[in-house]
Amino acid sequence: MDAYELITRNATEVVTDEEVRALADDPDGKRVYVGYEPSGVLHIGHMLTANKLIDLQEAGFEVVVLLADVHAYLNDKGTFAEIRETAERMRDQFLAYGLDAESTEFVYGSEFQLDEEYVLDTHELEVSTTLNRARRAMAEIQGGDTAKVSHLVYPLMQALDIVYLDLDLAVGGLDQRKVHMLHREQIPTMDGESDHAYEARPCLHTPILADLDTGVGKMSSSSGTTISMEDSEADIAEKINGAFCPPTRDPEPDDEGNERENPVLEIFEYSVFPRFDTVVVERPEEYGGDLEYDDYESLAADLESGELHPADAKGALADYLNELIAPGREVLRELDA
Ligand code: NAL
Repeated sequence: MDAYELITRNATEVVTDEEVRALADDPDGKRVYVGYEPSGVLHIGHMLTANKLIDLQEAGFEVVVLLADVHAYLNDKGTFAEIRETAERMRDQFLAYGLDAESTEFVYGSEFQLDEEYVLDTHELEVSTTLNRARRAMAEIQGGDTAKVSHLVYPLMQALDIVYLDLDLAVGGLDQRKVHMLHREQIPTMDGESDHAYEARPCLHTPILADLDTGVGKMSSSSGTTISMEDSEADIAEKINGAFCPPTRDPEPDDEGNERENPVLEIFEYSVFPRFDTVVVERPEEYGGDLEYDDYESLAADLESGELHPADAKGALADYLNELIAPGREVLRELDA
């Protein structure tokens, strides 16, 4: 796989393709960032962006993981002390998941977001951005709760962080795209207080998994079923066994006309195949014996043709997810011992 393919595989969108191609021409030493609001445990959404970071490390990038403690505070996730404590746990889980320790830098937002020039730059963005624009940028991140003033400052600071961390590429789930668009439009208009370059950076967006139980809407860490580093092997098996998995990539809409996806196939595509060269589905001889897949397409095709039964696909998915999660689960066990 060449650098461009590695950088863009499984990406839902890149902004812009031309800019990302230019990075792919010479990826060595380029800096990519991803930011996370610290929470106690990594869930499968974090792992999905982490897979992209691992791709980028393989392509030669240096990775900056922003542990966005101030953002979590603005999003009402706890006291500052509580958030700092969970951030430490995140770091250890990311390394256990497979990020390369040598080329990963972890930065706390509070290390620079309280500096005078950063605060003044945030105020500059508050002056130049309409309330409406900031609210729209935040809508997909914050969900349905009543917006607070902090929720409007949040996307402005995120747009600014990309400048302050001197990044060449910003990565995030598709729910971050409106913040990234705000970044691209507003940053080049700034006078700015610092020595950083106030230039728009390219962005890459990873898919958002569908709700595991129904395939309708997005998987969420706060509602519905999610998979996390806290799950035991049995928890994972039970959750995946209960997942929505019709024998097709394109399920019919539900009775109310809502679009549905196949979350079992999505997890194979975005979480398993990027990390394993081959996927073996174990079956007893009387059911045809083991099946072996080198890529997602052939597994999906077998599910659609009936060659691969959904129950067997789920069993294999649970095993591979367990393998990905086991090291992080061990880290959590040691931290809590
Ligand atoms: C991601 C988040 C918060 C602040 C950031 C700053 C710079 C780059 C990425 C960042 C978290 C993200 C979320 N908004 O919804 O998880």
